[in-house]
Amino acid sequence: MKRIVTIQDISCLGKCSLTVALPIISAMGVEAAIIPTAVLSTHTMFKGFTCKDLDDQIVPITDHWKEQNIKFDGIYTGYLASESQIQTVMSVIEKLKDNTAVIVDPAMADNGKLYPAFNEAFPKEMAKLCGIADIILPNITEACFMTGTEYKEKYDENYIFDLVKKLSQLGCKKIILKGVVMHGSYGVLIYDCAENSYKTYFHERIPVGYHGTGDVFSSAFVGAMMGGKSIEESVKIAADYVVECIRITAEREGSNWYGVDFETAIPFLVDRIRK
Ligand code: PXL
Repeated sequence: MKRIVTIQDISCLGKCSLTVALPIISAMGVEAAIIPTAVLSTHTMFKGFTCKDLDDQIVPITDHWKEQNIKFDGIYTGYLASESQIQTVMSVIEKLKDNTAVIVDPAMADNGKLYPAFNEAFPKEMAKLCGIADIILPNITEACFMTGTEYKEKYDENYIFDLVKKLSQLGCKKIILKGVVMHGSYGVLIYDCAENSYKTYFHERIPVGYHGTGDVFSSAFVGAMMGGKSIEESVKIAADYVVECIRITAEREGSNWYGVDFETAIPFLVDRIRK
């Protein structure tokens, strides 16, 4: 069985970060070890959330694994609590890396804005972490913050190509840019930095936004890829799963505002990876 470690916070309530990564990746038949980087009462869209960083645990956990000779097929990072925590995570990746795919979701912003806990210095540090990744999974807002590009809601193709070219200068190998509109279609652009080539996957856009769907996408992508699917197939599986999660959540009365009903759609996901 493939084994990954995912490094991100645990928001005790809120359906994001580790509380979606663990169930999704496990359901896909991949072992998921974790390094919880902070404990929050909820995700940061709730007012008055508590947050305790676990900075002092990150290196000792890694060192213990090194002593035990534990190896990982993948390292997947998500929401991180501070600039200094990003630096710690980079040092940990260097220690653990041994034929390991490094996948970075720079979860820090959406809809043109940084999440409440961050200031302008944060994307600069996140850009460095993206620079050591094999695959990064930004949305357009995150791509703009990391490349110093103006965020636009309406744009043409050149804006997207300019964005991925600037991202490729960070040093990553492949970019999976989410939430892209091209020729009136909505979807994901996969950019190969070495080959300067791209592919797209367009899918249905359900006109409601939910929190945590980026984490659902990244987790399903990591599970599919580690389960042996190609990058393109993993993007399709992750995107279709997110659409299914949003559809179920939007249709169901009494769904929570703070996240999608990803649990109900797990059988859909498992069926998809068997195909
Ligand atoms: O879904 C990304 C995420 C993860 N963790 C925390 C968050 C967010 C988004 O707001 O606040 C704590």
